[in-house]
Amino acid sequence: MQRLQVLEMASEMFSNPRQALGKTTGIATKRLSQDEIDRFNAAGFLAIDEITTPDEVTWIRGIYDRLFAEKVGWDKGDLFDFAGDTDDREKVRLPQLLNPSRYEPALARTQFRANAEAMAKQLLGPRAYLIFEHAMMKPAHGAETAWHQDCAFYARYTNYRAVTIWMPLQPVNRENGCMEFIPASDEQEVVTHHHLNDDPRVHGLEATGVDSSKAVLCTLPAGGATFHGDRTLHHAGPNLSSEPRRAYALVFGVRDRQYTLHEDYPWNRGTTARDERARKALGPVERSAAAVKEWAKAILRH
Ligand SMILES: O=C(O)CCC(=O)C(=O)O
Repeated sequence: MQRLQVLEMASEMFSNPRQALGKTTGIATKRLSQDEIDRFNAAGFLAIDEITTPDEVTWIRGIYDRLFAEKVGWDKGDLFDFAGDTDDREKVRLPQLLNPSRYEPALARTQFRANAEAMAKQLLGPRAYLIFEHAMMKPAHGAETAWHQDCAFYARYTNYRAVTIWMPLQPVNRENGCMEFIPASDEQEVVTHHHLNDDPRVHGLEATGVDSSKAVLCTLPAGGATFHGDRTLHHAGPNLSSEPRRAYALVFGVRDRQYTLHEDYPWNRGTTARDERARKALGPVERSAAAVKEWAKAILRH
C-alpha cells in the first residue's frame, strides 16, 4: 500500500497541478459556518452571499474582460467553445477559459482564492488543494449550460473528490443564467451524458433524463458564491439579458480511491476540438510525460 502511494505521488509529479496553478497565498478572511457545512453535506450544494470584497470583484472583472478580449489560451486548447465545435476563435458562442491564472498570475493571489481554499478544506479536509480553475463568459443572449455532473468530464482513472466554488462577477438571477442544482443528486454515481448536439467535437456535455422539477435556483449578488460537489447535477440557464454573464470558478479536490472513475465513457474519450488543440500544443517531452502519467494511472488505479 505504501509503495503504491509513493508510486502514485511519483506519477503526479509529471504534471502536478499544485505547481501549475501555484501555491495559494494570502490569509483567509472568511470561513463557512457549521450550518453551511451541514447544508452542503446534506444537499451537495450551497450558496453564500459574499466570498470576497466588492473591490476585488471589480478588479477581477477588469482582468477577466481583458483575458477574453485577447482570446488568450486558444492555441493551447485552454480557451474554447463550450457549446460548439468551431476551430475559429472568432466564432465562439459560449467561451470558456481553463486555468485563467496561467494567463494572469495575479489571479493566484486573490482574497477569493484564499477564502475559497480555506472553505474547501472545511468541506473536503485539510489536504484539499486547487486542482483546476475556469471562467465561463456567457455573452448577452448566450446559450444555456446544460444539466451535467462535473465528474462526467473527467478522464478515465481520475480519482478526485472535488468541490467547485463558482463566483459571479455581477449579480446573477434567472434572467442572466445563475446556477441551479438538484438537491442530493451527488448521492449517485456518474449518470449517462452525451456531447451537446451529439457531436463528439463539442466540449459541453448534457446528462440524459434529468428530472429538473426539484431544481433549486441560486440567485446571487456579485462576489457571492455557489459550492457544488463533482457529482451534483447542475445547470445554468441562457443569458436573456443584454450584458455578458461573467463567472469565475475554482475547483478544489482531494484524492479519494473510492472516487476513481474506472470507465472510459463514450463522452470522455478526448475527441473534442479543444482536446485536439491541446494535444497539438504539447512538445515531445510533455507528450511523453503525459503518456507515462496515463500509463502509471492505469496500473495504479485499476
Ligand atoms: O458558468 C456556468 O454557466 C456553468 C458552470 C459550471 O457548470 C461549473 O462551474 O461546474
